[in-house]
Amino acid sequence: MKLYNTVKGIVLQVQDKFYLLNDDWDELVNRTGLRNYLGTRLEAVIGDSDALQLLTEELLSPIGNQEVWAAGVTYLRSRDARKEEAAASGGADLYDKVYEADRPELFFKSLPHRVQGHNQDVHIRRDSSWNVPEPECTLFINSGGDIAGYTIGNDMSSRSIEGENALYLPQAKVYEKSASIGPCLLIPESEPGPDTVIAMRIIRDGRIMYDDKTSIGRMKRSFTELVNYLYSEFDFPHGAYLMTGTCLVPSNDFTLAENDVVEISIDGIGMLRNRVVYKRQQAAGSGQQMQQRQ
Ligand code: DO4
Ligand code: MG
Repeated sequence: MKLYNTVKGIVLQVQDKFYLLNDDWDELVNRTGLRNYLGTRLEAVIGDSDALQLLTEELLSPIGNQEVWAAGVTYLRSRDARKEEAAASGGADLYDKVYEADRPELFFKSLPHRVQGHNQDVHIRRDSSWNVPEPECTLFINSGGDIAGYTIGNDMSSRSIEGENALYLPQAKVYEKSASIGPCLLIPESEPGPDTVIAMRIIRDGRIMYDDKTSIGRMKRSFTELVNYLYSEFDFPHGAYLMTGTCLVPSNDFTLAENDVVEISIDGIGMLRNRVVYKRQQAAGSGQQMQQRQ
């Protein structure tokens, strides 16, 4: 079963049929026994052309009031890439230590209003010379601490800023439109298996600049381990999203450019596509207005 968030309400997909739900997103996704409940809501069938319209023109990110968190250095590929980017600053050891430690790296990624969805733009920073997307299997954990669903996440990142100094991680990771999740929330019968494939393509002017895939079974830690650390000292009344770390990193000579298109696919969920742009510059004079208001 898949849940799509749209401007006209929530669309439930069960196999090739679509149903419109008038529920509140936060209440719905936090219900205990969500999959069983959804099975009782197959009433308001939507025709194929209406469903197509909703899932293309009117699709939103599958998020209500959930915070988005992220785990880091959960795959060997991520550890090795970070060590390379941090070599000049002398910080490479940190990544070996966190990869081996009991405690995972967890960081706050985004408030919901900064999160983008399928076919929406994500940002690269103007003060960063080296930028990458990070394709990540992303958990939805309900307010009771149970993993209730899965989606696709893009943890947009600056490698130059993090590489300069690991203490700059929040600036490398957290900025306007640096997170994207979607296209839907998968509510499966059971957790995706280790062979589940995650793939990423980066396209520039119609040319494929990067194309690779791997499986989520290569992750060093279990999903439950990450969730236990995240939920041990926090309450999440609306539930939370947790990106589980990147398993694919383009080679060190690659950086994203404006108008690149990033496509991330995960078996059973679908594909999340985002165009890459710079944040629009503030109109001249808007800073002055701020000062006058103070
Ligand atoms: O340590 C930096 C962040 C790592 C990360 O975001 C990842 O491994 O996906
Ligand atoms: Mg990441």
